[in-house]
Amino acid sequence: MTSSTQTTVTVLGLGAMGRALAAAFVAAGHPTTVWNRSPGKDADLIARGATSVATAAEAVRASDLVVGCLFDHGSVHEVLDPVAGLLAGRPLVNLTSTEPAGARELATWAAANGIPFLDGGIMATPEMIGRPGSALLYSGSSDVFDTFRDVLESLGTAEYFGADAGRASLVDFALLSGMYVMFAGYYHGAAMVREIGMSAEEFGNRAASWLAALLPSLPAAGAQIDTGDYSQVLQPLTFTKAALDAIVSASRDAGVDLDIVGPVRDLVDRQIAAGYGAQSSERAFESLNPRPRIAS
Ligand code: FVH
Repeated sequence: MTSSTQTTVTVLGLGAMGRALAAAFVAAGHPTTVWNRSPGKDADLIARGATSVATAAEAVRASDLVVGCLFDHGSVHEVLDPVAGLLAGRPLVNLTSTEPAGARELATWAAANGIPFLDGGIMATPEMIGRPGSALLYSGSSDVFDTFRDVLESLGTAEYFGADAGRASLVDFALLSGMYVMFAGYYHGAAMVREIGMSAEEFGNRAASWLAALLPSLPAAGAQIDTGDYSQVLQPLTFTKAALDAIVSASRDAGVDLDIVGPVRDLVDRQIAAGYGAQSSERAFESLNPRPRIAS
């Protein structure tokens, strides 16, 4: 562990998230240097005590730890390729959202340039950074994670997922998939009730309560999926099919397209067609053809 308040930190990229990260480092007492491609996004940070520099090269030279939070994988290379020589031996944490393959490519690039590299996924909005509820997922160099863990905890809870730099991104994107599909389900419901005059906002209140009551059952569903034994039946696939058939029919009657609900019913139908109708509804997971689970 470092003496974390003495650790100097550079943040490359002052979008909404980069500004929040830099503000959290400053608030935690780290001398913080910031750089952004276009000017004018650093005023608040300078007022808080950060140092703004004109070039990425100056920014990289300034600190013990370099954190990048840019738009995408391509912009990471645009910014970092020209300063790869300066980064050699200097720990780099990429908090730009990149796919697992992109994170692995960056790790390979970093290794080729002698840069200790950690990739991260941010499970927070800018407003949440540095507050309870903010969580960041990391994978890549365990040395970088262990050495700078206290510094990274300034942003939110820090969790390490292993040496393969793509792992944090994979978990990040898996969680985001749950978020996007859940929101899509809400859109579908809001579309159904629109014709009776219920606002999407009112439906949002109802959906939030309903989903919050159900979400604690996810780990138990996961435990069943992990065993691959779907014989302990709380709700059989045939019951879920009847429910989804009715939802599809009601959606058609309400004039709502089936882009969201139709594929969910397909997952259930495929398991019933394979002869598993009496088994637990969690078996719909198998329709996704997941790869075998390997030890972590
Ligand atoms: N904002 C959020 O809620 C999410 C939460 C989860 C993680 N994401 C990811 O964080 C990355 C940055 O997100 P952001 O919200 O800061 O994004 P923007 O406000 O759009 O800022 C983008 C910054 O990237 C700079 N930039 C873009 N292209 C280049 C380039 N070719 N060369 C140099 N810099 C570049 C941009 O600079 P400028 O346009 O101001 O000059 C901004 O600093 C992102 O991966 C999210 O998925 C955030």
